Amino acid sequence: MLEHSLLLIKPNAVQHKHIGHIISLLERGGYHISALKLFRFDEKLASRFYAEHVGKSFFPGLVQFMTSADTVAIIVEKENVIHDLRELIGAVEPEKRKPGTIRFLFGEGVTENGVHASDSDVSANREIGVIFGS
Ligand code: FUP
Repeated sequence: MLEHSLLLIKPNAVQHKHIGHIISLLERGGYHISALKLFRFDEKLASRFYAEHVGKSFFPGLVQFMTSADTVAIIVEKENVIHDLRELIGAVEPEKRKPGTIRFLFGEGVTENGVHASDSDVSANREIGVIFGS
């Protein structure tokens, strides 16, 4: 089934100039890019995007990181994109990241993990609305 997902290239990967490399991995992997935006999170937008984590111990550090520099948001389309893109980005826990995954290549910690990808169709629709909606 043709699906869409949201990929974020996070501030640490943008600052270290990995945007092009990550987009190349998408293109070579057969992902179709249907929208792309460079912007900077503010606290309000980060709180909307990560609404499920508001109040958790790591939330202030997560917001500080996400607002620290620009982010690139990409809407990607492909068959089974939700599952395949989560495989391509790799695990949030550094010790579980498989070699070749984007977080293995460009993650620098749990929080500074390089990229985000939607974990379900419902999340994708919500996240795309938060980032690309008016
Ligand atoms: P993921 O869906 O893979 O981005 O991971 P989670 O929903 O579990 O976490 C969302 C974000 O919170 C991640 F990008 C990293 C951050 N996080 C922390 O900074 N510390 C933690 O202990 C757990 C998650």
